Amino acid sequence: MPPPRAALLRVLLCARLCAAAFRSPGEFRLAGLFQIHALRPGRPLAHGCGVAAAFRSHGYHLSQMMRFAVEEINNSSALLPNVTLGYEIHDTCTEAANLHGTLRALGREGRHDVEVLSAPQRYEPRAVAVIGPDSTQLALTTAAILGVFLVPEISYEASLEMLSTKRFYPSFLRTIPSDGQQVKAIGLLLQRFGWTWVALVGSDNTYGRDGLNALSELLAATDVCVAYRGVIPTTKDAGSPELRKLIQTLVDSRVNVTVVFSNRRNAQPFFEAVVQENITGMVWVGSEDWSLAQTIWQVPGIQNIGSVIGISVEQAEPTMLKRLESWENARERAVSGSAGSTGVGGGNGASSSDGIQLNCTQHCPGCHLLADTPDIYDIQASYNVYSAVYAVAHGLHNLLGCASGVCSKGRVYPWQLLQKIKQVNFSLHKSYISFDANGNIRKGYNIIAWNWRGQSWAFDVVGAFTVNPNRLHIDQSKILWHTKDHQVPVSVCSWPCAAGEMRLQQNRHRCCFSCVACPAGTFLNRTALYACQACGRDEWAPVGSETCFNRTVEFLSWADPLSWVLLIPTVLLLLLMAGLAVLFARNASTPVVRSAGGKMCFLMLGALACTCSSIFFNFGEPTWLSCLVRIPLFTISFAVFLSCVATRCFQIVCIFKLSTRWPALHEAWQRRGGPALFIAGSTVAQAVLSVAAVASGPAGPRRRYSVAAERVVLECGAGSAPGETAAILYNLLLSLGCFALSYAGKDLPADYNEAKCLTCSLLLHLACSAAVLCTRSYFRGRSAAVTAALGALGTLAPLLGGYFLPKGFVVLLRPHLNTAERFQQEIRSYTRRRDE
Ligand SMILES: *[C@@H]1O[C@H](CO)[C@@H](O)[C@H](O)[C@H]1NC(C)=O
Ligand SMILES: *[C@@H]1O[C@H](CO)[C@@H](O)[C@H](O)[C@H]1NC(C)=O
Ligand SMILES: *[C@@H]1O[C@H](CO)[C@@H](O)[C@H](O)[C@H]1NC(C)=O
Ligand SMILES: *[C@@H]1O[C@H](CO)[C@@H](O)[C@H](O)[C@H]1NC(C)=O
Ligand SMILES: *[C@@H]1O[C@H](CO)[C@@H](O)[C@H](O)[C@H]1NC(C)=O
Ligand SMILES: *[C@@H]1O[C@H](CO)[C@@H](O)[C@H](O)[C@H]1NC(C)=O
Ligand SMILES: *[C@@H]1O[C@H](CO)[C@@H](O)[C@H](O)[C@H]1NC(C)=O
Ligand SMILES: *[C@@H]1O[C@H](CO)[C@@H](O)[C@H](O)[C@H]1NC(C)=O
Ligand SMILES: CC(=O)N[C@H]1CO[C@H](CO)[C@@H](O)[C@@H]1O
Repeated sequence: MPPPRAALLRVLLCARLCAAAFRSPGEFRLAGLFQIHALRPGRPLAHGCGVAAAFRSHGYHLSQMMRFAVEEINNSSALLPNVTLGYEIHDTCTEAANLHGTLRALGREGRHDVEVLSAPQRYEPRAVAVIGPDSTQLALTTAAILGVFLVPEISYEASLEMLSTKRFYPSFLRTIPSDGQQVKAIGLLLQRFGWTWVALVGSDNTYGRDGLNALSELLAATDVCVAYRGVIPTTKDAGSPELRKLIQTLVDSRVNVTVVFSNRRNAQPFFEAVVQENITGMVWVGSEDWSLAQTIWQVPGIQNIGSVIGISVEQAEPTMLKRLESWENARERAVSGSAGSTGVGGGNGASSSDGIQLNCTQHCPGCHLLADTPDIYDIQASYNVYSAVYAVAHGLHNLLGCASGVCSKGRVYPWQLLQKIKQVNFSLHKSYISFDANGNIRKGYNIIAWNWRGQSWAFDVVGAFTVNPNRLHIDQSKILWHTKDHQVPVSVCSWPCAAGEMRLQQNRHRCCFSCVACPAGTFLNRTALYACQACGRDEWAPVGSETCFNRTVEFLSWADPLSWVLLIPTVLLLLLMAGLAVLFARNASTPVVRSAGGKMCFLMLGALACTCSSIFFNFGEPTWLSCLVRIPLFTISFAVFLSCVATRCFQIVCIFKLSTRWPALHEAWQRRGGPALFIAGSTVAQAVLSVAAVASGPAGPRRRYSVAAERVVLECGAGSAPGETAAILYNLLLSLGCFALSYAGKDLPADYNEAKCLTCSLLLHLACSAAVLCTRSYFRGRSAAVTAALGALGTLAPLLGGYFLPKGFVVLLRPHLNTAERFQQEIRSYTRRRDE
């Protein structure tokens, strides 16, 4: 064990060595941070990146991409005319190396230190911008340091959502979508296929943990439930007990869909263990890091684990790839031609000055030999590097005013460039590159599905996730499901309820529920499946309904056939009254008319007509007017009529019975205007009763909801029920009086006594009134209106028939009976009979 001080020294030494990078001069330099080597775990740091480290083909390809992009920009005359871009590529094999590379980029020309000025705004570092680093871990450090000087940093692979926080990392941008976007894409994907019962598994690092946290949070707001959430133990061994336990729990949770949010390194032992446990038929939703990684799909036996559907960065443009390829081939030829002699970039590398030969510098003739042919993942990441370099170039283009054709070559402070880069919006091989307010590229993902054709692996792009606004498009026909029936797999805790059934949650998962039909009067809103909602007052719903229906509003409409049945006799009655009035007017002087009351006849007919017209107020939708007028009009006018009848009967009885026994009384009754007084008094009494009845109760039309579920009954609320009953009883009392009087006069001369007919009709009327009074409270709405009209007709018609019709008959058809002589004779015969 070396003492700490020596260890530190070695770290610094390594960093120095590794930092001696691929480089090319230029007026504006870009620093590139790529992991070309990785330290093998457990090895000391002693001999720098190259010796103790494993070569990383991926990082090497990316660094080559940066060189290609810079050269392409230099060659182009449009973007930065007469301005040369340079670069310095640093191998970030360790954190120390990464830090050193960052400090180198910050260092000033010709000096090897970083001078922290009191005014970082005027600080001119060696590099105007930094491309990279790749991993989230390293990016957190560089982004924090570069943020101090506002040096633009564009990462091509660090996707951690945390880096979007501009408060902490003000100068950080990236050309890979942030994991926040990826989480949204996965959430939409799960919802798209209706997978509401899923397991989440993540790697035990920031990428996996933050990804799972964000995903859980996102899913909590949707209808997807997380049955199980696990962390892949950091282990190299697929047979480790922890991993076995994790997979066993996964099997026990009985989900059909598992989201694996992991980096490729942790995903590999996980899937090896999955294969060993013989899990088949599962759907695996992959995060962008592993879903196309060769190390994963090369796991033996992985074709049997089920369907893999994953997120991947959008595909690169093929024309760019072709150019890159030919450029690399040319490079290789050049390198092998001059192998071992000088560097390839034409740089004046300072690496050899220390006397140590390094494998991680541009004097690395063997690097291209070590590199595998780039796989799909390398190509996608390469495109991110390419976009990043172009973003810087476009920022410079705007800052230097190159649009005019000549770039001004003034000072460029990093913060100025940062502002410009944030605003760029340019097209690069048919896609637009721009950054949002958090420095994240506005870019979506492809959705890919693995496709095993026999034993060879391939993948299909089956959809896309586009941002701004976030949308997921999936072409289902392109997906080959590795299930028994090749149908979309199902993963639900409970099957959806039938229409009109609400969900009754069974345990802490919302997705596990039983179904209960909504009771009558409530409905299930499809946006809130866990509770039935009550219908409005004017609505109703049967059991298990998804909508409320309008209640029908019930009243006796004019168009109702029943209305016509009632209206026709009413109108006929009115016409009959009019006819009788005319007839009586023309025969006003005849004894029959005079015996019927003379001028009083017209008052009686008028009152009856009023009573009859009150029937009309029972039809149509009840209004304030009709409700207010209906009952008083009926009761008052009818009281007038009955009072007249009563005085008539009384008078006849008087003439024949009273005048002989108490002549004085009769005299006084006649002289003081007794009949008129009685009629007026009785009418006023009824008017007071009726008005009091109307005034004491709720006025106007009312809606009754309690009658039937599917109907609203519209009826008059005018008047209190006892008040109305009192008014009707008063009329009944009057009728009873009439009946008594007419009964008393039943033996009077036939022509004077309406008695027989009247008695009959009064009886009929009384029966009718009693029936109406008794049944009043049993009817509502339409039927109440019908009974009211029917009752009024039944009350009126007999009276009209009993009192006026016989007289009209005599006037019209028996004129020989309608003479004064005949009446005298009648009276004489009556007197004779009485006196006998
Ligand atoms: C740049 O131009 C040189 C010489 O014209 C050419 O060899 C090289 O391939 C070009 N590079 C790119 C990336 O186009
Ligand atoms: C490019 O710069 C060189 C010298 O730096 C100058 O001679 C030349 O005119 C410039 N060309 C343009 C197009 O500005
Ligand atoms: C998986 O299947 C193989 C062969 O079919 C068998 O030998 C092995 O025991 C199985 N493993 C488990 C965990 O069931
Ligand atoms: C550099 O890498 C090559 C290829 O792996 C190897 O043969 C050579 O020994 C390395 N050089 C040093 C100094 O490590
Ligand atoms: C970038 O420019 C294109 C075309 O000019 C435009 O359609 C697009 O909306 C712009 N993007 C942003 C983010 O402004
Ligand atoms: C998983 O799939 C099987 C067969 O496709 C199905 O029977 C089962 O109900 C599914 N499990 C869940 C939780 O959906
Ligand atoms: C269902 O609920 C949504 C949101 O709560 C509301 O906008 C919608 O109007 C409701 N639908 C019905 C039929 O009440
Ligand atoms: C229910 O009644 C409301 C207002 O009274 C009306 O706007 C609506 O169209 C009616 N609905 C149906 C289905 O008749
Ligand atoms: C790194 C690189 O390709 N540099 C070149 C940029 O373009 C100028 C001329 O256009 C060359 O002189 C540089 O060598």
